[in-house]
Amino acid sequence: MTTAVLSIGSNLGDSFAHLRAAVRQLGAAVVHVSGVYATPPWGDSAQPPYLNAVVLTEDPTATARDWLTRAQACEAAGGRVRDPDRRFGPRTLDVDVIAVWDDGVPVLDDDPELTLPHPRAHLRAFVLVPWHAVRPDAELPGHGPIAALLTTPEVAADVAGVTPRPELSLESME
Ligand code: A4P
Ligand code: MG
Repeated sequence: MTTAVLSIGSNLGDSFAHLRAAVRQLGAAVVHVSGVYATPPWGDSAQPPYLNAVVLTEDPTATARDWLTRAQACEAAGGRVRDPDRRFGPRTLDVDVIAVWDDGVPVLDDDPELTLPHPRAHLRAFVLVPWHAVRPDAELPGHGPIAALLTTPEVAADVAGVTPRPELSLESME
């Protein structure tokens, strides 16, 4: 049994529809979906704001690598086009694997194809705020409680900009 935290984000096209489609595609693996938040672009400011959410998933047979395969399948279905010259640039759908646990044990990996936990998750208010809202006691493997990560200077400066959009609920899709 693996459980995973996935981050979903979009800032091109009908962003809410892209998030909805990702949750629908993840299907029965979805345990819980956070609220949707409007978030300032991280890493490359010359682009529209994002909608972001996190999805908690579990599957009795999935390996850690299967979550990346599923994440990339969602991105492909969302019409994601990669611009090799623009890392962190705008996108219809970004699905990142934030962390994976195998029978409750954190999976740690520095493989560039699937780095676990996600190498930038601990710096991203757009991941930590939605995750904390649904799992306040959660820990990011190797980095400690997400409640504490929200108070680090890099993240704390961004927290106020992460704005709940309660009218855009994904929860009824679980
Ligand atoms: N990869 C390695 N580890 C992982 C992992 N844990 N999850 C590899 C997902 N992918 C992982 O990803 C590049 C490579 O990372 C892949 O080959 C994969 O095998 P990509 O999706 O092709 O490229 P990318 O997403 O453009 O690049 P990158 O560096 O992953 O960007 P991020 O970190 O995904 O950032 N601002 C806001 N507010 N909200 C956002 O959602 N997203 C990004 C994208 C930037 N700014 C944002 C947001
Ligand atoms: Mg990505």
